Amino acid sequence: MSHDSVLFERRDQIARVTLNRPQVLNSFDRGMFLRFGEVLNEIKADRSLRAMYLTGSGRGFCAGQDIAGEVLEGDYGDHIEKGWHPTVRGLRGLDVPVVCAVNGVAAGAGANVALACDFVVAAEEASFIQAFINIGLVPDSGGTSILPRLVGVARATQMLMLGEKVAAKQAAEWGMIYRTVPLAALETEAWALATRLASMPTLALGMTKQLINSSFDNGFAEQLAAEAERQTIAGRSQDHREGIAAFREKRKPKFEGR
Ligand code: T3D
Repeated sequence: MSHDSVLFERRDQIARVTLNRPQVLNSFDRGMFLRFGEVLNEIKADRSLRAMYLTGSGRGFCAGQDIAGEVLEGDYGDHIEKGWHPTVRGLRGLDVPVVCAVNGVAAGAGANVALACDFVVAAEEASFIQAFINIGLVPDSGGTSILPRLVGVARATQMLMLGEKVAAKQAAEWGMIYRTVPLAALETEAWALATRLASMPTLALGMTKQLINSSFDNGFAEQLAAEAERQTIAGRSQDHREGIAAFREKRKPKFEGR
């Protein structure tokens, strides 16, 4: 496994992760899945981290599965269960918020990796393409679940069935992503968002994310119960005490993430 295929560093309580196979637009091969999984496990285990920042090196964000290198033999369902599912589940399962800085094209499962993050800030020059159909495959990595919820069935069908590229600005107008910025400002803006999130009540952010996740499966009554359960925990947190104290003292709160 090449450790260089996914770069990972800790900076200011933020996990900075870079997909790093630029010669193939950061498409994933077997070694990269293993390395990405390893990085996610490290982030999950490190309680000092309060946000994750994900980007790609070179001119693309991620072109999904590497379809040029390794020969994909055998059962594709099995491949995606071992490769893409832990990748997108791992991102959704992190308790820290994930900011995805999409620096260029995000294609196939690469587009759905971006959509599995909590905030997508994309360069105006970037684009999203559900490229599966163009090679005779069906969408995977959660694309058929999350995309219709984000943009509606008609637009999702357009992307998933026609396999056409959607420009980042269009994606933002459709509500598929958080916002766009010029490429030159991408790192500064997306990092500023990660920094802001890292100063917020991390415990409550993590539980908010869990509630968004469970809303995919729960009915209204179950979701109300899940909210009440998390609110009990949030209500006992140090950050809640600090939020109330700051409000009463008319000052800015200083959250510690617990
Ligand atoms: O078993 C399983 O696991 C199945 C699971 C599948 C999940 C999937 O993700 S399926 C979808 C796989 N991805 C694609 O089909 C996307 C293929 N790529 C493209 O359609 C285009 O490259 C892009 C639209 C993403 C970008 O187009 P463009 O014109 O900007 O760049 P390019 O010239 O096509 O690509 C640049 C280089 O990256 C090029 O290599 P070269 O000629 O410079 O040596 C190209 O071959 C390489 N590249 C792009 N995508 C992939 C790739 N190499 C390997 N795998 C790729 N997915």
